[in-house]
Amino acid sequence: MAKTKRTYEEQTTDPAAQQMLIRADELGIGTAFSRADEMAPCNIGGAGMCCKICSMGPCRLTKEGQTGVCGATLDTIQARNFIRSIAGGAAAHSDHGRDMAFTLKAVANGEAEGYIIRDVAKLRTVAKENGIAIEGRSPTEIADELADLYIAQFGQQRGRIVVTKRAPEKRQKLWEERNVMPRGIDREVVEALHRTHVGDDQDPEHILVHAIRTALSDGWGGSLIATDVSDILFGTPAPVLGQANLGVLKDDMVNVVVHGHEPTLSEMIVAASQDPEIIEYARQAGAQGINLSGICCTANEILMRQGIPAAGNFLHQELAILTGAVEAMIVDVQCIMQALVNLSSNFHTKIITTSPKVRLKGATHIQFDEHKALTIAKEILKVAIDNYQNRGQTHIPQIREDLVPGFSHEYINYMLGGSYRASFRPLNDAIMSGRIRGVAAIVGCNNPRSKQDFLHTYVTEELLKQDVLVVETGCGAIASAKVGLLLGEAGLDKVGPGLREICETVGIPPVLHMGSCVDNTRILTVLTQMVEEGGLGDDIDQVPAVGLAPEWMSEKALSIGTYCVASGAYVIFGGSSPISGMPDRVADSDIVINYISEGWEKLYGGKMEFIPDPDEMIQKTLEHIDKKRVALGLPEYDPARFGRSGDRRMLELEQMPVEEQRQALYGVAAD
Ligand code: NFS
Repeated sequence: MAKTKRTYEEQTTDPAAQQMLIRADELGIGTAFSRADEMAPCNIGGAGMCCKICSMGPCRLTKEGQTGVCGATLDTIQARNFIRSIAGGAAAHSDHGRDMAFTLKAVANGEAEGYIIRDVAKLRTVAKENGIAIEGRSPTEIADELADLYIAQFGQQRGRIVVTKRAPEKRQKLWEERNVMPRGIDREVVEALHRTHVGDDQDPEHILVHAIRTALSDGWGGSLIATDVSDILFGTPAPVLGQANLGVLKDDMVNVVVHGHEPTLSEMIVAASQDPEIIEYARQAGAQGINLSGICCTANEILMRQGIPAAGNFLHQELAILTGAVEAMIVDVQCIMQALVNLSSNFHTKIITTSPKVRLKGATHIQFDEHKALTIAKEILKVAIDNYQNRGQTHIPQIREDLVPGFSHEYINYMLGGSYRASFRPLNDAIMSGRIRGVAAIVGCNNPRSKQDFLHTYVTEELLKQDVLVVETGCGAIASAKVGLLLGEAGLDKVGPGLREICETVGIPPVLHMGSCVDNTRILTVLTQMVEEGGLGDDIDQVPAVGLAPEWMSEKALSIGTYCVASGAYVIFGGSSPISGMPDRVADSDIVINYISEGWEKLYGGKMEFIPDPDEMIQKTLEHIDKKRVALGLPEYDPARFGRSGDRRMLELEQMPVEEQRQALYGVAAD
């Protein structure tokens, strides 16, 4: 296939990114954007039609009636590839959750230097939900028992993962009936690998039953544990002012970028960067201090809790280094490009790996250990400061946007009802009245195969105009942040009349940033609490809500999508489908596609579809929301009924002559 070099405007909508791509070309340096242009994706593997599970192959099934050497059919191969991706994603999220639980255990036993239990209230709530006694016990005693319980969920062999009890009751029964209740986190991931070994499970539908179980062990297991423990140790997020994009890097400071996923190290780096000894060390090196920022979900973790700025999302990791202003990029796990090391050799930037699980050849490794966290964090920062003197020319795009993240489900509950009557009632009422048409969760990655941020922001903006409240996590949330949609007033002129009234009354932006990808569990919790509040049915599949991952690329995204389907949601992925097959050549290539959409909808009320066209994504989202509104007997969505109150109406009234104001307000003519 011929190489196609896209223009900078075709590669990204972000002007800061465009500036850095121009610089990359000037310096003759490749990035994921240019590599994507040069690397044509394999149309057989990309469509899920290649099996390389054993060495009789790899077998590529591209002709009608063809099977693999072992006789495997196309649908079996697609189902096997699909579940293996889900298992990879679930493993990554859940292993993150395991490490968080280990850290909680170490903190409870006084063995974790620098950490404290910041949110005792959440600790008590979570412990109680899990049947742990809290009365008369110290936070560390409770935390110790909770940590043991959570650690046990990973190696548990029988029964059910304890946090699945937080799903709506009807949903739990459905999982029991369908025999997909996850038993133990590691067990489900291992079984997914076992079932897909050569000569094992070869009924595609049967394989995909276990795909549901594996994904549930992530969403209602490992990820939920990760979110719980992060909140307990580092605080449950509440709104805070932050900034996003490459313009958060500073010319006169030591720039340290933390990149990856786990908050354990990044929170300690935040603490260490504020230590007077470290600030003084930076001053002695000739800098004004340390400027910390984040990339990917590590960015989201410290942005949500500490207001530490986000330098960008997934595709910004290379661009940050291209500014020449980054002294150190500290990485832990997941979504870290191997290209960083080669790229950084053109600059002075040090890539520092920290996880015992992740090394990059050519990078500096300073292994993190939660028992000596603060000491190690300071050591890492000193390496960055020592590197400041090696900095050459810098090119920092002066582009950044303010944002307000921090919408945990606890905060949403509080903001809607106030501290005395915290409740989801106002949200349910707004949906029931039609002021809010429905809810869309727009989440997931950047993918250099599509124009960076375009699908996220286009779909978000169009749904806001249709009075759909949008909640976001991960790199999608950073995309919205970069265009100012996560700021109260800034976004409101772009939203429908009913949604605008709600945002003005409650004082929220039209897009709520709920955290990292692991925190998609917060969205599950919100949906559960909406169901429990009443008026929107008795299970998640009845709520007028849709999940979208317009620019997805990682296996984690597939696991998230699958556990959302199993929870009852309609999930739309953009980009390409890993199970698309080649319908023009192989008639049966839509068996798996149909099973995960119509088949799963019959079984779980949720379905998964891959839709590359953003307008079709929007149309299908609205159709689904309206279908759910009809099923609930709610009034038809009609934007003309709203928009006659709130700030806009006050301004209109102010500009009227007094008699007209009286007429408008009280229906009374002037005397
Ligand atoms: Ni999610 Fe977060 Fe971003 Fe995608 Fe990677 S950072 S866990 S996987 S790329 S959204």
